[in-house]
Amino acid sequence: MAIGPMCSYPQEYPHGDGVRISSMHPFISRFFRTATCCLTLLALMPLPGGAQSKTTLRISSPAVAQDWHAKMWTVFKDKLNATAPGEFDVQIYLNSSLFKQAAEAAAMARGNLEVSTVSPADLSRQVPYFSVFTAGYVLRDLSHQQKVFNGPIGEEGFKQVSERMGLKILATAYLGTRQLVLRQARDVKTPADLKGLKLRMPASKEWLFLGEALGATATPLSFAEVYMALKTGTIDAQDNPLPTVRAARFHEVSQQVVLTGHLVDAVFIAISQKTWDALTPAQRQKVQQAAQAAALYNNEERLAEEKNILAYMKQQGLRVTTPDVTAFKQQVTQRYKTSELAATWPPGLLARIEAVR
Ligand code: KDO
Repeated sequence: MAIGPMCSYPQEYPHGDGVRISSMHPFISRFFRTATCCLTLLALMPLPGGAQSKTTLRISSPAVAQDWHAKMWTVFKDKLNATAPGEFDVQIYLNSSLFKQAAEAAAMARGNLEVSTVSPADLSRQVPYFSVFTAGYVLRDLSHQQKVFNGPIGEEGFKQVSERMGLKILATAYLGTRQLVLRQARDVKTPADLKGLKLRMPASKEWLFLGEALGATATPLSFAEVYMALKTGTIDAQDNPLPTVRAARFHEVSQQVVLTGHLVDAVFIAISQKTWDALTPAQRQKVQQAAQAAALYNNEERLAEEKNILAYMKQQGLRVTTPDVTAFKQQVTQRYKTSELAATWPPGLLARIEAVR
């Protein structure tokens, strides 16, 4: 280790309250300088017993604190602190306070961010394999989703993500089943009833295609701006799973829930490949287990909440209506069939997904 420059004595060395070492008795001054140098070297030396300095894992998420996929990060942190005490410094940043929604994947690829969630739409740009999961009415429910992503189909896709995007997917978290939530009540039976409705979607071509396929006029907006846009009328509607609607309090500025159930949505817990590669095999296993525990916690809590949330929405004064879901499904499926997006899906993938039971 090159220690020369570190131990050379500067002429003036500010010390604590401003006393300068150079103004001290030469013996005392020398003592201070030697002590400072030794302490610096000690700090740089490997800790006894092979202990290393902590690996920082900064987590960036657009989720609001009350949402399950925000709370799951505490499960991740606690689990990791229990299985690998003193090895990780897990820092949780919610509400897109560290990186903007959908900017996380690029940040992780560059090694500027360690951990986040990514959506199938975020992956689709570089790995078109995932755009099939941005399409409406492909996944049937949570159980189907988990079987697909935890089986060979997920494995194949995640391998491409790691090769092409510099991300390692650790677990699949159920975001919930997306429903339409309208600012002002109206009769909605079929997609034709959404004509002209300004439906906010997350800002990417995959999301916007879904909004249009449902029959609405899709308007891109980040999650953080949705509450205000509903309140002021910049948008007429948004779609999200109902536990997220409750957590982000969108129901306060909405009048109706339309149970289209158009997307059984997922977010994937991902870590920067650079961070992953720098971990020891034992640490990798613990990080993976912590991510799986976090996803499981989120999935169970969210599903349980989805089962009783309609009563809550009604109690909050919202109209809850069930449209002709078959009509929505038919239109959405038809629009995708002939779309540019579907042209990028690997042949046979949709049929393989459907066949998973
Ligand atoms: C949203 O912006 O509507 C969305 O639900 C899209 C998801 O992919 C995910 O980014 C989610 O927001 C955030 O995690 C906030 O809940």
